[in-house]
Amino acid sequence: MMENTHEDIKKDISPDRLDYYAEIKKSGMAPLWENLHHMLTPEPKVKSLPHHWEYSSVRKLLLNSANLISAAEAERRVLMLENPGLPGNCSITESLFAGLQLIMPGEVAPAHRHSPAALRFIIEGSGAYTAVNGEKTYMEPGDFVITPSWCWHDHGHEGKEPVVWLDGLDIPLVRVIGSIFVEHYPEERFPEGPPPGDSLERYGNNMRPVGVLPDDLNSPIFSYPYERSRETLEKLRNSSDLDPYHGLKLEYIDPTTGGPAISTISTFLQLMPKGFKSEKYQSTESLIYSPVEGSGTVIIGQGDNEQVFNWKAQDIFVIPCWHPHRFEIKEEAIVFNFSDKIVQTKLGLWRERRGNA
Ligand code: 1HN
Repeated sequence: MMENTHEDIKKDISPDRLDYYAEIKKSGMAPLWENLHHMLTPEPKVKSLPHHWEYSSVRKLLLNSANLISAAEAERRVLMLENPGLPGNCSITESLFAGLQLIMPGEVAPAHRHSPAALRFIIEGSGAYTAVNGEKTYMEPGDFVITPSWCWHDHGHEGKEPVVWLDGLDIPLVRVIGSIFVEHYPEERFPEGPPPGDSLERYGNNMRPVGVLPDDLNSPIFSYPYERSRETLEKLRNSSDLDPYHGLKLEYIDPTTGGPAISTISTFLQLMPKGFKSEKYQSTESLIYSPVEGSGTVIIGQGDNEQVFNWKAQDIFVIPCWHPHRFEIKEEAIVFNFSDKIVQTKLGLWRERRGNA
């Protein structure tokens, strides 16, 4: 999103030109030649800043919200993770939203649907479920759950402890296009549909029901349990070379197409072993990280702009577009991350730079 404030117009412009700019402004015009240099930059320049949220601090604040508002009243009791470079934008990056959602035992977050797509990545607690088009999915830490565009969804909690998950949505992206829609279901819950786990059983074993043509944009699987993804990483680590930039990084996919699990958000689970030092990497996607296990350091930016974040499991950090970064792993780490890579790829805009190439 480019703000069109024309504040960059230089002070040393001749009075004639300034008069002219004032005159054309009345007709809804402005001089490209005063703006071109910030509209087109040799390399990407975004407003988002690298940032790190320590879970131990945000957790306390999040739990306090339960004393002030119920999930039902809030509709969704979420503390937005707002990028400090985008104040008031309800965004964690130029294209993505992220927040931490809290649901307490017995609570319900009522059914609604919207055009932006959502993902959940479970941070703590168990016994809560999300129902997508009536199919319940019980969520455990590390599980990755999707709510594709325009699917009815409600959440509930049948357990005993607070449950917290990371919400990721493509709202800023959809907003810039303008295609935002929301609808509230007339009742609290959408009618119960297939039994819990149905979508995973039906589509999660490299088979699919004959005669069923699934939606070709989004995965028919609503939940990717941590246990299964974790086991895959564990098995692959012994037979795979580590990528010097990513360690061992897998993407969550729609098994019916091989495309991304969510049509507008790329999602990944990544293993980096103890002592791993990744090489410098940058790409045009903006990445939001949620470590599940382990700890380490991410060094973002370079020279005077270098920032160092020491992170551990349950923290969140964001690496904005085109920020060079590298990891140093202290304790073997499994990290979930999501980005707008798929949108950029589909539009032919995604780029990466490995090392100093
Ligand atoms: C939403 O519907 C959910 O369904 C979570 O849990 C976060 C953030 C912005 C707008 C809608 C949910 C959201 C959201």
